[in-house]
Amino acid sequence: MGTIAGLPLMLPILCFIIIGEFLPNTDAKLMNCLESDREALIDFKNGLHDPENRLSSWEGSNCCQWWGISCENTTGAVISVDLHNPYPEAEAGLDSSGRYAFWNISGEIRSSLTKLKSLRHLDLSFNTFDDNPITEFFGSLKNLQYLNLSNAGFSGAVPPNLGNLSSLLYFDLKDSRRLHVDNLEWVTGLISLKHLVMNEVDLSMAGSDWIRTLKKLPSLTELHLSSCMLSAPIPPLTFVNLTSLAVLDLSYNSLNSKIPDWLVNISSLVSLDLTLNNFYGRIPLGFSDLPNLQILVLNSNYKLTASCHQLFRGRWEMIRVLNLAGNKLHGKLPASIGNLTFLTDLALGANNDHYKNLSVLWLNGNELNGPLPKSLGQLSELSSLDVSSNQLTGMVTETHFSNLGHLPSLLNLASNAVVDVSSNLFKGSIPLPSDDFYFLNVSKIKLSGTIPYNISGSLIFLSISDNQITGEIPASISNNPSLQVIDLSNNNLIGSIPSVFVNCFYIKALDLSKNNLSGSIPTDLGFLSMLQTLHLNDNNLSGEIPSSFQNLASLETLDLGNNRLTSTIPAWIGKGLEGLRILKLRGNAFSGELPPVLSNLSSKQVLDLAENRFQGSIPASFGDFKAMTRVQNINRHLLYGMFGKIYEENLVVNMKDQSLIFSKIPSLVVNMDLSGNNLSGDLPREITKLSGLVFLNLLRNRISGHIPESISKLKQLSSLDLSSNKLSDHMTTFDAPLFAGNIGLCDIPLDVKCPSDDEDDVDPEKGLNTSKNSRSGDTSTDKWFYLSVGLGFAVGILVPYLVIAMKRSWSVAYFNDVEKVVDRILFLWLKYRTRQQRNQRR
Ligand SMILES: *[C@@H]1O[C@H](CO)[C@@H](O)[C@H](O)[C@H]1NC(C)=O
Ligand SMILES: *[C@@H]1O[C@H](CO)[C@@H](O)[C@H](O)[C@H]1NC(C)=O
Ligand SMILES: *[C@@H]1O[C@H](CO)[C@@H](O)[C@H](O)[C@H]1NC(C)=O
Ligand SMILES: *[C@@H]1O[C@H](CO)[C@@H](O)[C@H](O)[C@H]1NC(C)=O
Ligand SMILES: *[C@@H]1O[C@H](CO)[C@@H](O)[C@H](O)[C@H]1NC(C)=O
Ligand SMILES: *[C@@H]1O[C@H](CO)[C@@H](O)[C@H](O)[C@H]1NC(C)=O
Ligand SMILES: *[C@@H]1O[C@H](CO)[C@@H](O)[C@H](O)[C@H]1NC(C)=O
Ligand SMILES: *[C@@H]1O[C@H](CO)[C@@H](O)[C@H](O)[C@H]1NC(C)=O
Ligand SMILES: *[C@@H]1O[C@H](CO)[C@@H](O)[C@H](O)[C@H]1NC(C)=O
Ligand SMILES: *[C@@H]1O[C@H](CO)[C@@H](O)[C@H](O)[C@H]1NC(C)=O
Ligand SMILES: *[C@@H]1O[C@H](CO)[C@@H](O)[C@H](O)[C@H]1NC(C)=O
Ligand SMILES: *[C@H]1O[C@H](CO)[C@@H](O)[C@H](O)[C@H]1NC(C)=O
Repeated sequence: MGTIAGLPLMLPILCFIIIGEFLPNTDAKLMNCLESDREALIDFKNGLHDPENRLSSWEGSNCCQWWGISCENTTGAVISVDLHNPYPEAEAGLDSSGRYAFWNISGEIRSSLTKLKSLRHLDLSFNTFDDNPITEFFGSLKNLQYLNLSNAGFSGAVPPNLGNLSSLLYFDLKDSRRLHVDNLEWVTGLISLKHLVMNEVDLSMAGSDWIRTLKKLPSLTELHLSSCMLSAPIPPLTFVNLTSLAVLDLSYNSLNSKIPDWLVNISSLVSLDLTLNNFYGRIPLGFSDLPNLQILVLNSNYKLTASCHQLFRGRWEMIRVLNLAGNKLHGKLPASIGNLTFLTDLALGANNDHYKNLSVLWLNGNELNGPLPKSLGQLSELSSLDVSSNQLTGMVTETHFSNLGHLPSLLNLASNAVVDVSSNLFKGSIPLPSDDFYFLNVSKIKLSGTIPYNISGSLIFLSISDNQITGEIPASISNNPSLQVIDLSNNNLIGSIPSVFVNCFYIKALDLSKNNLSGSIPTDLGFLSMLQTLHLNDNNLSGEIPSSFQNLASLETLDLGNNRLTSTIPAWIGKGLEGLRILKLRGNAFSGELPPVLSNLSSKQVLDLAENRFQGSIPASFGDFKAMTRVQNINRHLLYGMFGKIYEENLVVNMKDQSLIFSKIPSLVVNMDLSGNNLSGDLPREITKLSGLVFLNLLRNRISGHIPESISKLKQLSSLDLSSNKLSDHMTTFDAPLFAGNIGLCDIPLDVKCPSDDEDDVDPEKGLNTSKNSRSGDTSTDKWFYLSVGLGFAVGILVPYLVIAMKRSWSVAYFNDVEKVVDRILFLWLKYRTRQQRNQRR
């Protein structure tokens, strides 16, 4: 509990820092400021809107003493205007529209600012100049060396006049996707520039201008162009003379090319981040010879290849962070990997905070095979290792970790490798969960035996899922008070759930599903006030839902399906669990009527009460699930810890002859399944108000009457099953024209062919392409077809579609694709939205 114990110590330090922020810098503040500068500042202030009175000290004659102002110590000229929001992002938090709260300087930037002839430093970052354009006269502040407009709320085109700032050294325009630059030519006028940050500025129209910028700014040491919608091809260069460039961040763009050869000629390079682009081809071996390279992050390009044997034979002299996850690295890990001696001191402030102080080797999600080399144990500084989701085989034994000086704080071995419990991975000489051990993922590695009693320490994440672990859950598991995620699912655990989890106060996700746990659900689970996800499904649990569960105020997912639970659905569920999005009680012995109060769960997206003994009619109030009445577009992951790792919520949707498993995107799926009960009465017309519904299953009940015609309003519906009821009409009575004009619409009742109706060999590896179009070589049409269907499905901006009966062949491929490209879809959607907003303004 280092954090809490350290708090009293930290507080005075924090106060000191905060007070320090506001204390005058004594020497300079004693100066009297220039009257002309004072007048300029007063006029500047009068243009601002300052509801929280941040500038209350801007009074009196000596402007050098005003908050945020610094003066030249001999002349009294104002040299710095620093109005940045001092609250760090984490404290301020993002409000619901993704903006930074707490600091509200807004209004008009008056040109009086340009009267400050000596101004060198201007910082307006993290304010709310909502939708003001960046004024052109910033370009006449010709002594400016530092300009920070990061997240200041400006929008529109960045004026090329800024190119007149020839003294500028630091320029930060990081934005929340409201700014765009159509031509970067002017940046080459910033001839002194060392540090340029334009993350999240839309540069899609600027083509490959950024490379010219690179070439013409020889002093540039850091260039950050993350999430800039860059997609133009990178031209080959015949000569680069970038002797200063240390940090290049091009992550989260759509760059679609080979990794350019000239990158490996930049010997000054310390950090390169190309995360989530479309780079393909071989990873240049030259990276291993870059003498200063400390951080190489190429993850999630999906198509980058390399032979591990060649790649790890290189020198990698200074490497500290090597993240090549989510690509197509192949072959065996060579013994020479033990020669990557990771250095300890990281001089550079890495752009990703969670890399600080970690020595990282992430090779997960590639095509590695063979055993883990024992020489891994020589990487004495390694603190984060992820080799999961490969085809590794063989034993993992203690030799693999024999010389690891620090125990890994992140160990993710999950793959096909066999962990030999007899060689004591968990017991004996390797004290795995120790004080600096936070993350343990040993799922899917054929682990057997019992959970060691000594599994205690500072674990934040523990997954032993998908193994063959037997025995009972030891009470000692709760000796990890910082645990946020416990996943013991899909093992052979027996006995009852121990009443100890109440000690794990921070727990957000608890997954004990698919075991053989019996007995009743312990009351104390209801006191885990941070719990967001609880899976106890597919066990042998009996009894009722404990009434303590009404305290689970943070709960979003409750899956108690496939147990032997009895009684009725408690009415308090509609009151206490207001944040609940997924409720699955299927396959139990619940009885009684469906409580109308369930519809109070306004966030509810998945209601699965199938295969129980419910009776009575479907309450009309079921048309009031707010979250089901609109199309879902927020994609929320459960984040924990500091590793940028994500606990993925999985959602199984049961359909007639298949189960679709959604990972990553359950928030996009809206599902109601009441099948296999004794429900009777009419199908309430109100159900058709749930226009966001994607799956509706009422199979095997005793529902009678007519299908309300308004059912065609369910534009998102992709599966509707009303069979085995007593309804008096059938889907065939619906006219095709009712559904016509929908791009993604295919199959009965329409005479439109589905994309791969006649092809059952859809290769999930091929991503967006069906085998048909990869043969023809033209992928663009189908890519866009899939994307548009995906968009319609995901965010509802394109033509909604409706498919009554899904063809297995393409639906499965389609959902896989949506899953794969969901990040890009959201990205493209943002782009689309930005464009639209821009066009509206023009
Ligand atoms: C004034 O500032 C300069 C640098 O800006 C510094 O070298 C000098 O020591 C300062 N003088 C006083 C009296 O603080
Ligand atoms: C501060 O800004 C936020 C977002 O623009 C706004 O919702 C809030 O009302 C503002 N607060 C004040 C005191 O103006
Ligand atoms: C600044 O740059 C713009 C265009 O880039 C130019 O038209 C203007 O004359 C320049 N202004 C000054 C004061 O240099
Ligand atoms: C700009 O300001 C933000 C927040 O105030 C800060 O995080 C960032 O590092 C600054 N940029 C530069 C280049 O100093
Ligand atoms: C990269 O370096 C090699 C050898 O030093 C040289 O032949 C080549 O021209 C360089 N490429 C560029 C683009 O500078
Ligand atoms: C490369 O740039 C440096 C300065 O950045 C300069 O001194 C050197 O002459 C240049 N080399 C060539 C071959 O242009
Ligand atoms: C590791 O480096 C040492 C010394 O440079 C060398 O002798 C050895 O062959 C290397 N091991 C491998 C497997 O490349
Ligand atoms: C744990 O390993 C499994 C199996 O490889 C993987 O699916 C899962 O994403 C991993 N979890 C995390 C948080 O890395
Ligand atoms: C747990 O480990 C401690 C020392 O780390 C040891 O004293 C104790 O006997 C162990 N308990 C069990 C049940 O193995
Ligand atoms: C579940 O555990 C019980 C004993 O608690 C045992 O009799 C039964 O065979 C187990 N079932 C399975 C499927 O392992
Ligand atoms: C569930 O538990 C009961 C006893 O409580 C036992 O008879 C039954 O076999 C168990 N079912 C399974 C599938 O293990
Ligand atoms: C982290 O780095 C700092 C200095 O860079 C060092 O003092 C500290 O010991 C490091 N911590 C760990 C856990 O390596």
